[in-house]
Amino acid sequence: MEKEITLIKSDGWWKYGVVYQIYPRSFYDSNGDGIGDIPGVIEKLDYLSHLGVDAIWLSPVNTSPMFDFGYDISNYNEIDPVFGTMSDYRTLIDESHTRGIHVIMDLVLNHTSHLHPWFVESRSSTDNPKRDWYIWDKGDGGRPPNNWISIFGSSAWKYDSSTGEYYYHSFMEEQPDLNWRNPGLKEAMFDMIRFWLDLGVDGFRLDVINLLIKDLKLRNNPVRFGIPLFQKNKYNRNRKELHGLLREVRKILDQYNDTMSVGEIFMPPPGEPELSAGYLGSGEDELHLAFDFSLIFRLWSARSYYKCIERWMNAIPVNGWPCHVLSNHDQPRSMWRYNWGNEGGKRSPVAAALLLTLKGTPFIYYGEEIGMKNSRIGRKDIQDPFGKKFWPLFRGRDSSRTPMQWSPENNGGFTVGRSWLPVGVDYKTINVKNQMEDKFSLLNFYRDLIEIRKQKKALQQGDWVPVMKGYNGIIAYYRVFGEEVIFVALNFTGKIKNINIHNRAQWKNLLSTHKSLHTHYTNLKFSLDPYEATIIEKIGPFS
Ligand code: TEU
Ligand code: CA
Repeated sequence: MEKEITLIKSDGWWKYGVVYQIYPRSFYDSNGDGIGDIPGVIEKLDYLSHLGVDAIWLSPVNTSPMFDFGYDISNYNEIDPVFGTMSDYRTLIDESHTRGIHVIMDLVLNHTSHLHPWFVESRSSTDNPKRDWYIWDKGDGGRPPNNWISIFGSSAWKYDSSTGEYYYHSFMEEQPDLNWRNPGLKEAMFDMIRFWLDLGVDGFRLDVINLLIKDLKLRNNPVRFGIPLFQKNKYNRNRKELHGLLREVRKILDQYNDTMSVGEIFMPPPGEPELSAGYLGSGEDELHLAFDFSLIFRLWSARSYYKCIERWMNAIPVNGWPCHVLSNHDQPRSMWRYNWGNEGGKRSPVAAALLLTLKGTPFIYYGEEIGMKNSRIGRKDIQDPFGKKFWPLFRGRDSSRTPMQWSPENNGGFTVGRSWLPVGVDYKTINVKNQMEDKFSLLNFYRDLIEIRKQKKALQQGDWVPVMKGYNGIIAYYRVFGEEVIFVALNFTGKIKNINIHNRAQWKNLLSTHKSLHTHYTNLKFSLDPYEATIIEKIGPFS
């Protein structure tokens, strides 16, 4: 008999809760084959619940030949054996739910694997019923149909000799793009979405969602200086028809209680917050959340961060909700980006405090909470197709996907076998076990931040009222919910700084990297140590 799902009902969990991204290959290996798996995630749920997260997002675990490590799916309705079974996935949902943790599934809707039976059929003949499920074209007298380029910088059209036509692939050849204008394909995808919702998943992270629809006429993208590489993705991304499609997806989600979607809006640095926010529609009819990667693309600077955040907040529609992220499986880890030079990790708590006290849903990337760095992967160990293709110019994304460092034991406690990617060289010092035992560790700071977010409505739901806008290395703001007022001060520099804001009341430290919890104030006038993050709550009127 099916086990009853016992998720604690929590309206708006996706707004007020904290999401934790797991790259399943690298989280925890339960069977010693060197690859992380679903039973491994289940084993670590107690850790996640101790950390206090409200949801986990797993990068794809569907059946895949793994040309792009799961972002090339060959069966949407099954789990890849390397990760486990459907029954493991059900257990994961159940076990997460009993701990009040929601499960967000990664959905790759833009493309499938070239080995997906749909594509195998589609490429078999020009009159196959599935032909139109993908994007095929005769081309232009022996040349590709247009100038669109793939993520690898060369034509995104692959000539297929069996039928003498080209198919379109935004990413690898092994990832043909689907044709979302075909009603049959759309229905099949919608059925698949319902399949997972019926199974109990709470939401979806939608991979490269802004690429889904392409220009019907396949017009050439405008190019600069006559160089195809310098093209504006006018006709193959961000097409306006996408909004209608997202409204349809939203309607499906709305038929289920308390579900959500977060879209990856794929665009090159420096990012474009207004465009990302555009996919929230009115705030209630398209995506629930959209990623904006502007912060990830910025160098460490209070002013530059502030400007980024302000622009993002202003872009969010009135009924919409922001989300924030410092790292993911495609980008260099925040710990590595921030702590260039000899800052030795001191900036990470400041970044953590920012992430977890801004208005908006925070997304934590596995390992971020212990300050895992990017590790340098040697040529022979590279797994990522991007790294294989562009080495040594670009070494790919493996260095942000190394195994979670659980303990000082072999392989950082990730596997008893041979790890699929080398474990970070610093695992003996940087690991969960050591940091659990250290009161002042980054891990415990993340825990405390998550804990105060749970306690204070102002931090979860309150208005964001900026006070110091990054000039002189400081970002400071209030979070306000009714009577509840919280003040956050972040020193982005290695120097002592003064806060001098006139606000007479009784204030008390709520959490700080430097100050004692017993510190009280009658005004917001105090100094901040280098890289200090201090969170203060109002406990009464001035007396
Ligand atoms: O990401 C889009 C993507 O390809 C970029 O983030 C890219 O990885 C980066 O610019 C390279 O530096 C999504 C997935 O997150 C990614 O892992 C997949 O490879 C990709 O789509 C294809 O599904
Ligand atoms: Ca395994």
